[in-house]
Amino acid sequence: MKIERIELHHVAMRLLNPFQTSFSTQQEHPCVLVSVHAEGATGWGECVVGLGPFYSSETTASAWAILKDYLGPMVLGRDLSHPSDVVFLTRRVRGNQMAKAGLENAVWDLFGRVEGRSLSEMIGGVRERVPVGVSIGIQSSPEALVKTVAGFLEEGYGRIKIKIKKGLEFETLSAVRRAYPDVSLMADANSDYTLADADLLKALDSLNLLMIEQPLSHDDILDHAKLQAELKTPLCLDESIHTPDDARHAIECKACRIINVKVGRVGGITNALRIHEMTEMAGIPLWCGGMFETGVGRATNLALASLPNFKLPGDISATDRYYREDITRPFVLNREDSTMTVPTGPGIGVDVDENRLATHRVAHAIVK
Ligand code: OSB
Ligand code: MG
Repeated sequence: MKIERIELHHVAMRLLNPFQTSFSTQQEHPCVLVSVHAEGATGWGECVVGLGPFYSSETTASAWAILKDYLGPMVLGRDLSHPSDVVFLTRRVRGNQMAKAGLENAVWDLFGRVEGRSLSEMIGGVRERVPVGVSIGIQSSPEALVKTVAGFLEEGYGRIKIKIKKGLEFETLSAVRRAYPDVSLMADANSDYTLADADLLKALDSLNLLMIEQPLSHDDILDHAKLQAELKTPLCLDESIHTPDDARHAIECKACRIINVKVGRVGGITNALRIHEMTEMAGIPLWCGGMFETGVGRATNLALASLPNFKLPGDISATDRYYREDITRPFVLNREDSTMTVPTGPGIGVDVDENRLATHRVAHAIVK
């Protein structure tokens, strides 16, 4: 399939409520949507860069420049036989995983639309519905947090993830545990700790957490292995895993018992599939992380989470949780079992509403 045109759309989506983590407070989800065009069809991919270089080193501006000046031109006009050809064509570009994923995922969607197959089917998905949970930002007090948790449980979410910050972790999590002794509960530290804080994290072993996500440095694997050896609670790596090799290193040195896959962070669907294969063999379960995606990214995540080794609930909450109005049709929670339904239409299975895209778009470019 010859790629005839590639377009970039910088979209700024206002969040309904500010979201606070140990590294930032954000009121807006900026992202770069990539559209690729061939044979009368259009494929969409979401590049999930954040507001600034805080979660990862990439930003909207860096992804825009890398896509426009390097990745886009490497793929434009090329005749592809499979979406993973994008990985081969762009192999000279180091890093910039989110920018790469935005482009490669758009090509997967394009192939799915032209061939009339859903993304889930193309990659070997086995589930029609995937279990999901909600990620809750840092709240003003333990009381406020328990109230927020109550609201989400009421809505039907069956797994609760709480963002934690050094020094406040026990107070925060034990308040939720006391209020809800049986709820499926986990914590995400976004790299706020060092090995010297091991005792603070060991104290959490009494709270029956599903896992602690990324307690140590965003680029560490070895120290996580040392920490995991001292903890009963499973560790899960998020920020540290950018490539299939990172996942292999983490497995080999027992740095975690669970891995969070964000398709943007690992550079696209092809790399996510490699990580899926390797972790399945190693007996390390996966779950799908979230980056406040619009419907384009969410639909991609739902397809990914339909793979067999995505065994734990993903951070794929319903559209109305972050946005008043999405740029695709809304995604809703199946309240009775805390799942979301995997789209079955061609490609990612949802269409971008051009009018709404225009409302939220702040810049547009055509790759030359
Ligand atoms: O660490 O998982 C994270 C959002 C932005 C950056 C990092 C993370 C998150 C979330 C939100 O936890 C997940 C979501 O609901 O999209
Ligand atoms: Mg995380």
